[in-house]
Amino acid sequence: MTDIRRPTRRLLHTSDLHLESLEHHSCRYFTQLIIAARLTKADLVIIAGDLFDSQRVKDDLINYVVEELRSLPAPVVILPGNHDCLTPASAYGRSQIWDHCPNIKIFRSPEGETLKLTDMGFTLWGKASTSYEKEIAPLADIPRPEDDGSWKVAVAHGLYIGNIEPYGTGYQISRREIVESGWDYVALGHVPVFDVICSKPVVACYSGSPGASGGFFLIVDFREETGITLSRYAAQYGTSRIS
Ligand SMILES: [Mn+2]
Repeated sequence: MTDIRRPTRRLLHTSDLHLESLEHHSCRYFTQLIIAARLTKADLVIIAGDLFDSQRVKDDLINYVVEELRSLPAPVVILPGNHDCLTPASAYGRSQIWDHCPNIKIFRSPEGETLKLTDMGFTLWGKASTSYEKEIAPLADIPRPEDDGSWKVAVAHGLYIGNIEPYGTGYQISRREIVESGWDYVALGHVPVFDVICSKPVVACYSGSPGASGGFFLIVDFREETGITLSRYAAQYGTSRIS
């Protein structure tokens, strides 16, 4: 065990916004999310897949999303999911606008990659979906995290299949993969309903989609004294804590 005391940090975890266009109601939840990220003073925002509904989204939507995320005072980390997989034609692949946003990081490797936000005290890992044809195994081959005094957060977009073993790639995530990962928190996306999949020794949650749940998103507080605590917030009620 390390004797380094990790900094107290607040993560806003969301997923599955499925943005279609500026006019679509999904975009309203995105705008609320940006307000909520400010009001809750989140140190980090994670979007765990399917921010966009497809690779056919128009440039005006991409530009709006980037400008809003860029305006936040916190780093934003995005995992491409199965709907917005990182193809050359996708929002992440065809627009260079992301490259001009120092606070936005996108997981781009289909093998998985580690991002160290050293200043924030976070180490992140995620595996990008990069093809509509090839389904990935989101948590397969996740490396054991280094004991470097940071909070370890894995991001995965896929379907939790419980105690059975993955029987193909198929975006499947098993309990064993989560428990044996050694990471502190697994930020899940794909299933649009809030669910605590595992609480020990690794906390793993689906944040739920703001669109599917009426505007809810998840705040995850990391504190050495109390461990990881979860709060659900409803953006449309003035960002009030509801559980
Ligand atoms: Mn999905």
